Amino acid sequence: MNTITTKNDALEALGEQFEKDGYCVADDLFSESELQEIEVFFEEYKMMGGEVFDGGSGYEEIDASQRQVRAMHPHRYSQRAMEWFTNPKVGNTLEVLLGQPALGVQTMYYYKPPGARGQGMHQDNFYLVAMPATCIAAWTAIDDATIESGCLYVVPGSHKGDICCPEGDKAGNWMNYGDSHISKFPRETKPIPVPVRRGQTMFFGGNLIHGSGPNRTTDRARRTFIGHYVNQTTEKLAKFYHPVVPMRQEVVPSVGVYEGGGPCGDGWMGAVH
Ligand SMILES: O=C(O)CCC(=O)C(=O)O
Repeated sequence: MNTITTKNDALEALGEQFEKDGYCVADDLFSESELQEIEVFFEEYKMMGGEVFDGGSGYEEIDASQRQVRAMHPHRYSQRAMEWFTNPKVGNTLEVLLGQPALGVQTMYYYKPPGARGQGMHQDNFYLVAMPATCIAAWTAIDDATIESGCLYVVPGSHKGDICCPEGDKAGNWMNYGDSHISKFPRETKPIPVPVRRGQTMFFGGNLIHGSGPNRTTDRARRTFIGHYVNQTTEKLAKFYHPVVPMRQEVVPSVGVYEGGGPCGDGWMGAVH
């Protein structure tokens, strides 16, 4: 069998599913030794000061039943994390899904220990406000992510809809962890779980409604390395996601800071998500 044809067929199938459902799952973009390195790196990372974790407190102080336990933007602190962020296999897949080279804008590492809460249903581009197109996530499982340990849930096809802006009372409190900016779920919304195994990378678009379940296990973490990206013609992006990182060296990005006027109005500037 011709390997190149097989690889192209696999990429094409990913592209088709991404187009239809708003997400797809790729195999083995990271080698087993890279996965092991990521795992060890982020265990040691727990010793870092609060500024590298979401919420600004040290790893041990984070109450996993109340807040997401996650490192924010590790690529800004570590060259090795930058290399995982700009992994060429991830970059190639992104190019197929986006139809053009990608720019990296955010990294995160979710620790999701046993007992950790889930993540409310949301759309990433509510927070990133990438314009005129949307953003895309590459979410790599470091542990098997099962229904029990808190895998992602997605609403297939919801990527074709608009960003759901908060309404009424919701606007003031959407930012609570585990909450959702979506006031009224579209009637047809039916989230489905997407269990994945260690080493698989799930790609999902910035308008896709998604979230994750709690980790109901007593002994298994559900760790994930996540990169968020935009396409190279992006003109505006919320401030928190600058500076952007080209996935191809020859690309010179010209992405400005988003300053209002997007789908959720002038008062909304985007946020950490
Ligand atoms: O990994 C999770 O539990 C949630 C991740 C997520 O929602 C995201 O990266 O946008």
